[in-house]
Amino acid sequence: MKKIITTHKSADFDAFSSAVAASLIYEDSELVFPNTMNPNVRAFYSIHKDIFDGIKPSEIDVNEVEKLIVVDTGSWRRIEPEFKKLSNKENLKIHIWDHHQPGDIYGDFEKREYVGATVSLFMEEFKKRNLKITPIQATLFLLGLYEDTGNLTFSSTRAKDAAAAEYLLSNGADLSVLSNFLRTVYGEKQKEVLFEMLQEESTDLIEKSGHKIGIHIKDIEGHVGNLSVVINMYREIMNVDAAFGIFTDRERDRTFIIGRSSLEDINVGEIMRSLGGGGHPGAGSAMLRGINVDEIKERLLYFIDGNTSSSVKISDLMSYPVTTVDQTVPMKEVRDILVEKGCTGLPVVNDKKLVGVISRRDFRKVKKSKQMDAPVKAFMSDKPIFIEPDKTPMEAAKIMVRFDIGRLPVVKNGEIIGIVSRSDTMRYFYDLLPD
Ligand SMILES: [Mn+2]
Repeated sequence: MKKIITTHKSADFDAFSSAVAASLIYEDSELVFPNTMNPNVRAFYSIHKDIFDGIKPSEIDVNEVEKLIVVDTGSWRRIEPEFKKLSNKENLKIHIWDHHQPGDIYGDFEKREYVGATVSLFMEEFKKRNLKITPIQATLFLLGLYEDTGNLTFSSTRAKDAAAAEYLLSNGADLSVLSNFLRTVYGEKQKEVLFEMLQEESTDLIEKSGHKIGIHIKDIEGHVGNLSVVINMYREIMNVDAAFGIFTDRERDRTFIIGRSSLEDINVGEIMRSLGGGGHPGAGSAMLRGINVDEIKERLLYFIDGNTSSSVKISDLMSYPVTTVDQTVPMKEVRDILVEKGCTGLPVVNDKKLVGVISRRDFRKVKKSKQMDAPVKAFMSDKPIFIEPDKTPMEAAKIMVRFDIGRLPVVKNGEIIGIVSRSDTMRYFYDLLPD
């Protein structure tokens, strides 16, 4: 019996995370992601594809579907047109998990409650069943919860949502990952700080290898949240590639440094680690005792300068040796190697030179069993995408997003010397790289 899980088009984090959550409850079901996802969800998915893998609607034979589990919507027009056929299929079992008003999909089972996020309904169920989840799963579910409830601040938020947040945080959800994917709140207080920063004109603009970097020193009073949002807006308005704010709180005798960068060679996370803080390549912060801003600025400049050479390269992250297959190896042998190695794809070589890539998906092209004797050359994709060892993890991640692939061969002078996977780059972004 074919069972599928899906959610609404232009999936947001609540939709996406609810679908993933459903797959942990309906274990024998296939997870079918909609063709369209919001940009921040797509960015998250492409980095975490190895963990949260699903298939596309076009890969499903709708006629075979006997059970449909639909989450975060209850309307046929909200899900992909490929499923439209199911709307008049007899004996189709339907389960709905949703927090919206009922639509025109009628479920045999409906879990509908007007909570802040659909994913909260799943978390309640997980708790009941004592289901074990990993920190990465918890992080994704919390993304769904926070996005749909505005970090539990929207008036739609219910106690159940807060209970779900408690459950997810105690299961290791990583808040530092969240800020990379959520559009954060920009309120009055932030607007005020930004306005003053633009008025003061005390920005120090510096040039570094053709890039513009802005550094701004400012006094703040009391607690101002979300200064990283302010810095990001500031970076955009000032039209600089990287921006740093040095905020001094004279009353408490301390200084916050917050940075945002769109440049690969200005790794904010590393700079902030050098200052005793932390973060990720694009954003980070540090808190220092004392308010000697001139000295702090000098240290910051020193790390901005010295950081380039120490940044992590693909060659630090890649795995090797790489299992490859020669282009003449028959498909059935390739299948055996894939099963034995437990991997989803393999680079194909001709005398050590990379000529293609074969993945599990390519086996869908095999229609007759005789074709399994054909050489892999016939079924591989012959325009292999690869990366050079001196490139950065950010560049690898960008290529993976752009071409929707999970493993990148690392090639030096035409020869394959390693492979870097989504999980490798992900680990880097998660700060798990050993120092
Ligand atoms: Mn929702």
